[in-house]
Amino acid sequence: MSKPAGATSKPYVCPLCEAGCGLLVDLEGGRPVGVRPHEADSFSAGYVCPKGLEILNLDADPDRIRTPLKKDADGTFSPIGWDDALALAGERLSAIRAEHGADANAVYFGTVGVHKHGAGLVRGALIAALGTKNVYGASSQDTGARFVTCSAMYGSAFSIAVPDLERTDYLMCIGANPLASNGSLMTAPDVRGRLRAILDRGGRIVVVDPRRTETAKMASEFVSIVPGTDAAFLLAMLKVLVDAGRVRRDRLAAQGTGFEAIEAKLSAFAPQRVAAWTGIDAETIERLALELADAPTSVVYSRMGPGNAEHSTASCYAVELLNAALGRLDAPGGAMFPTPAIDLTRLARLTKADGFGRYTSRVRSLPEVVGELPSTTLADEIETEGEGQVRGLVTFAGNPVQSVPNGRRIARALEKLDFMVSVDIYLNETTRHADLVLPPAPALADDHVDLFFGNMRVRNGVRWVPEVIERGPDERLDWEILSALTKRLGGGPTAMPAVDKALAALGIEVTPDAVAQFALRTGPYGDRFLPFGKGLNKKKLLAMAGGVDLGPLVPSLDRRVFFSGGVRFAPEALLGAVDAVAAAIAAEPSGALRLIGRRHLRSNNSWMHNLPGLVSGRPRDALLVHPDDAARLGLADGERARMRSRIHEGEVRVEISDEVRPGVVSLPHGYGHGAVRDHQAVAGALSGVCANDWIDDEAVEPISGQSILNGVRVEVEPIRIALPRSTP
Ligand SMILES: Nc1nc2c(c(=O)[nH]1)N[C@H]1C(S)=C(S)[C@@H](COP(=O)(O)OP(=O)(O)OC[C@H]3O[C@@H](n4cnc5c(=O)[nH]c(N)nc54)[C@H](O)[C@@H]3O)O[C@H]1N2
Ligand SMILES: Nc1nc2c(c(=O)[nH]1)N[C@H]1C(S)=C(S)[C@@H](COP(=O)(O)OP(=O)(O)OC[C@H]3O[C@@H](n4cnc5c(=O)[nH]c(N)nc54)[C@H](O)[C@@H]3O)O[C@H]1N2
Ligand code: SF4
Ligand SMILES: [Mo]
Repeated sequence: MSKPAGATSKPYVCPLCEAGCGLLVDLEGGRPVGVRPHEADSFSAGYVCPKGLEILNLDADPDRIRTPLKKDADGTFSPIGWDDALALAGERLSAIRAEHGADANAVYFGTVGVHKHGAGLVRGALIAALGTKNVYGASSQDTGARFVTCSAMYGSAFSIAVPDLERTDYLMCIGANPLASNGSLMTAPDVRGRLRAILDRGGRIVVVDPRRTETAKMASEFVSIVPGTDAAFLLAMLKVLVDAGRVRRDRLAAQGTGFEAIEAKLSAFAPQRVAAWTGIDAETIERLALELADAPTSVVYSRMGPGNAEHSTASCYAVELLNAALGRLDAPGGAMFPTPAIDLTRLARLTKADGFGRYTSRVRSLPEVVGELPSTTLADEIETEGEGQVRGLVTFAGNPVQSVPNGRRIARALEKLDFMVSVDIYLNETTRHADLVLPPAPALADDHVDLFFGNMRVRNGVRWVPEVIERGPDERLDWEILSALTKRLGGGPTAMPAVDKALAALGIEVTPDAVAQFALRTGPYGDRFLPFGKGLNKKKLLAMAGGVDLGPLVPSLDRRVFFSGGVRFAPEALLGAVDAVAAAIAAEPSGALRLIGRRHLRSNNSWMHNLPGLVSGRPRDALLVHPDDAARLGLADGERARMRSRIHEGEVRVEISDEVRPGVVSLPHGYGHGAVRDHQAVAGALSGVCANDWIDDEAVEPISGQSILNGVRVEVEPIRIALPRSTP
């Protein structure tokens, strides 16, 4: 793809997923006319996926909201000016706070918030201004169990080790499908190329998943597992290593304390004992454990599958333990901590953003994790009367009606609110319930710096690219909208009033840009404000169009462990999670079908479904059913069936596929946009259902409050069309 004649081009970084691929945007007369992969990007080197190439269409989508909208008495929306809109939001939320207390307002932050560094940096100030503990978001359906694990073992939820893909000889990928997701908690543009390189240099990739995924198909070996049983499988491998004398005790002793306490619990996880439960035979478990130990380097990586099934905390814990016992924690080719140029871990530790279990939700007493309560209880908090009942809501870049279990109930609860304001680019299943919707400027009007995902890169480096287009006079960036709202609520620029006061006295204006610059300059590669310093600053980075590569990951456990005695290999909370797994193995198995999710390369959770270039082709919302189950239940390919869970009964379209294991069915989340037909023409016309209609909001993992999205028990039966009775 080359630049059209007469065009100039500007580098950009795709904000649509964690990979953050470099793009080149071609402009004519300042107007974007095309987008191409950026070959000179220091990290993605010319890789992009189909979503990134749609970024201009996303900004140009005629259904995208361009001015603030206010809901009228008849339920329709009409434009309102920014000043009036912000004044209204400030007044209504303040009134709710004055009358009912701070907890009567809630916020929900969706995933996109971490892809927009400005918004991510001002989020804490908005929460502080509201003063509420009712903070909800995507992490309780995504990373909560991992946050709890890292917090308990390393002392920070954000001490997240990533697989050193560039040097590993053996990757065990458990419940992640990076070929569709492009990698998560593992920032690795062109994941397919990086996995191919492992195989090309003679390494092995083993995928452990209930479905033979795209990633499984390119792997050396696919191991099919029963959903929700990963912790038992992992702990059984750990037992094999202990019994075979293959645990690297020297490294464990150097890195931390407590391994004996977990060792004492391993008798419950003999491979023979977990084989039937996990669906993996004892010989395979033993072989895989020894392969991990025998390989010159190896790493276990897991993601959404185990992280959002039953026993998610125990699974996340067992992954960390296994890597450590293999001697592969903080070792090249193993699980390593990146050295981000902008290191927010220390800043996060000063604020409420780090930690877990410090308070609980009002109605169901569910635990907080990194300052968020489980989103599965948002509807309870809105519906249940009493002091602290949620009456006002701010949503930012999220769609809980589609992304949270029992979204239908959330939709009904949203109608009960006194006031709701949403910051989003679309009227979707959630924002359509708002009284006020505030749209940000196009993505290309925002600059990009590798901030949150610098902490998860499989190779160190950093990029800072300026905005590609100028925003219009009446357009605002996401962070500006949040900051303006914060101000109307009486808050300052940071989450810490004392800091705000001190900085104001010094005449320093706190913006996300200033915070990022400060963190960059004082960070591991920064110029430390020395005028001729060799280190990095924003100006230098802007001059390097594709950013800078800072080399392979380096051992850095010391910087990432915040306990004086080193890593805690057996924290109390996590040992309890292991006991729960042992008890579950002993219990009678259930014969019910188990529902799991799946992702598609051309989709992004509940959105990007309004772009014709991404949704054409076969519908993606079929329920995958194994041929044995289909035969047993009388289900036929392409026909409709009725699926029932504890909370919902509804129609699905069956696709028979031996990709899923017997006993498992798969349905994606985020589809089914009939309710927004009037607001999103393309998405609204798609067929579809959303897995979260069936997923139980009562079921959570108790330690992290994590939603249980995978392995949900369902029943499926054919829809028998009653034939009209013949009249005599
Ligand atoms: N059953 C099931 N449920 C799941 C999952 C699953 O695997 N299975 N996955 C879970 C996971 S991992 C996650 S992270 C959550 C996601 O949950 P959410 O974050 O609630 O949902 P998204 O669909 O990502 O919503 C993104 C929203 O951001 C808006 N948006 C896009 N760009 C911008 C922008 O530039 N600015 C603003 N302000 N808004 C923008 C979109 O219009 C959309 O409304 O879903 C979870 N739900
Ligand atoms: N194209 C695209 N990319 C995305 C997204 C998207 O929606 N579309 N979403 C983004 C977000 S928000 C996130 S968090 C990441 C997620 O990134 P990933 O975790 O890589 O994505 P998933 O496809 O959800 O992979 C989870 C895998 O776990 C398997 N699984 C389900 N239950 C279990 C279980 O109990 N045990 C095991 N071992 N496996 C199980 C599923 O079959 C699936 O293959 O992707 C991000 N990237
Ligand atoms: S993988 Fe696709 S969506 Fe993700 S950053 Fe790259 S181009 Fe964007
Ligand atoms: Mo996510």
